[in-house]
Amino acid sequence: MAEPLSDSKISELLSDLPGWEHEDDKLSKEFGFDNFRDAIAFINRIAFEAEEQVHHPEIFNVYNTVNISLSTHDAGGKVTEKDVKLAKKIETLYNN
Ligand code: H2B
Repeated sequence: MAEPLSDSKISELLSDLPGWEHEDDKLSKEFGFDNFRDAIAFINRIAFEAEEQVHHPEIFNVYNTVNISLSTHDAGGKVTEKDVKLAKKIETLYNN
C-alpha cells in the first residue's frame, strides 16, 4: 500500500511543480489551451501515461480548459509519491 506524504513534504515537492496546488487531499492544476481539440489531445496523451503508470487522474474538461486532480485511493484518498510522479509527467506532456 502506498504511504501518504506529509503536508510539509508535499509543500517541498510542489516547488518543482509550478501551478499545482495541494487542497482537499489532492494535487490539482488547471491547464489552458487554444481550443477544445488541443484540450482533448492533452487528455489523450495523459490517458496513455496513466495506463503506463497504472495511476489515473480525475479529469474535468470545459472547452479549452482541463482540470486535473490526483490522489491515491490505495492510500485512503491522500497524496502519495505516485501522484507526484504522474503530476511531473503531466507537466512534461503539457510543456512539450
Ligand atoms: N489511480 C489512482 N488515482 N489512485 C489509485 O489508488 C489507483 C489508480 N489505483 N489507478 C490503481 C489504479 C489500482 O486500482 C490498480 C489495481 O492498481
